[in-house]
Amino acid sequence: MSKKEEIAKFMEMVKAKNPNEPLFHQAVQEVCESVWDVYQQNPKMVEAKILERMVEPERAISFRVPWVDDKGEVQINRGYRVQFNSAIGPYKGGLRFHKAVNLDTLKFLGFEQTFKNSLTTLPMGGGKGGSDFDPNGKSDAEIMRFCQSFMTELFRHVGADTDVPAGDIGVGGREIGYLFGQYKRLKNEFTGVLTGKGQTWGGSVIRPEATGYGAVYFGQEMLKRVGKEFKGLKVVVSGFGNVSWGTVKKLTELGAQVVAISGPDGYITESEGFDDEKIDYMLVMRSSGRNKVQDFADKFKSAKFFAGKKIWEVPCDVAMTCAIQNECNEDDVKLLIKNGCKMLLEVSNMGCTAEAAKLAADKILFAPGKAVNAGGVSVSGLEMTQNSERLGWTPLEVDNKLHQIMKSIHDACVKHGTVKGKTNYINGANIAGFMKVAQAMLEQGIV
Ligand code: 2IT
Repeated sequence: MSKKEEIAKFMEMVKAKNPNEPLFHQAVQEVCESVWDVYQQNPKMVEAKILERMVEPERAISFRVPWVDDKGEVQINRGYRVQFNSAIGPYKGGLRFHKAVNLDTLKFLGFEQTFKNSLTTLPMGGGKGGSDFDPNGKSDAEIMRFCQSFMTELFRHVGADTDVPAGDIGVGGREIGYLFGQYKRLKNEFTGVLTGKGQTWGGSVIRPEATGYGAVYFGQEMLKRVGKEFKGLKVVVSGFGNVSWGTVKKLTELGAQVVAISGPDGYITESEGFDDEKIDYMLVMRSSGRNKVQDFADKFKSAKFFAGKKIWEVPCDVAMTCAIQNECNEDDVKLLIKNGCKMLLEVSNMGCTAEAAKLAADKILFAPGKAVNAGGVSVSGLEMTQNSERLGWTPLEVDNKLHQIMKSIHDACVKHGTVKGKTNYINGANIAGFMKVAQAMLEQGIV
């Protein structure tokens, strides 16, 4: 059998066991294609069925989340926690509140998280959770009641040494606060059970910025290898949430020109670049719960709104996906390249379709989300360390450590992904992330 046929056979098994989960299949397929050779070269791993075990979550919990809205009407959502892999540390990964969340979404994210967390160099396993709860247009009181109900079930499955959730799309500082409050009340325990906490109650400095800053640090390393820097480059950044905000902030600091951001309603171009006021306004848009990037163009005259259009049509030197999975497809990549784009960074998890990622990796500089966006969970890991020490570090200390981690992830991608002088960051990230988890699983026996 050829390698392609072997992978197809493996995927048949995965698809039969996990029907109707296209996102999970996409994530598994990508990892298989990258690691197949190194896996086959380790007969002990093959014999121990490491890959077959890795695609099976250790545990997946689904639960009812009932709550009462402001009108007094009872609402029912579904909550989840997928505890994917604990070979190298407690389960770790965010919670996503988004109307499209289902088990498929969280299995793909939990699977990706396992490799990402392995890349960070910190001792964290992989997990992900969330709900199909749609935070758009909900009042603060509704958000609180939902979070309290969600934690009333989740609390029995998590813990500082068991599983440590954090934020993701739809879950930021406010939601982590309500979730933490309810956990503390139920357990009568003040522990580091969640990361992304407020800075006066155990949160780490730089955690809100970490995903975006880390992505830019990773991009800096890629550019450095080809003798370039961000200064003076035009960058397109999709989304306007937490990840986009941190990305725009760091890019601007480094002298890059952010030319466009986007939302579910379209995109805006900004001819004058971003200053502090505009960057702060991204936070205002996010907390408004309106989810409309048009608000930016209504506020700033230098911005222009393009309703219903995809941001990838804006000419740029660098493009960064910072919104959601599969937001950039093959046609988008073709258009980006045609308009002069030289580097595409996946910052959202699996921001590109499989075809888009392959094309970009072939034609321009490209790196996958599990490497590029690992700065967020890295600073979460540093928050766990600070909580264990009962100490808080300075911004400089945390930022330096984040920088160092991103550099080491970049170097691991280059080390494992370079064949005949050409670096494929997808293969590098998958192989480096996989080998560490696989080795740990091998040493811990059939569990
Ligand atoms: O996708 C991610 O890495 C996150 N949402 C952050 C996870 C975390 O535990 O900080």
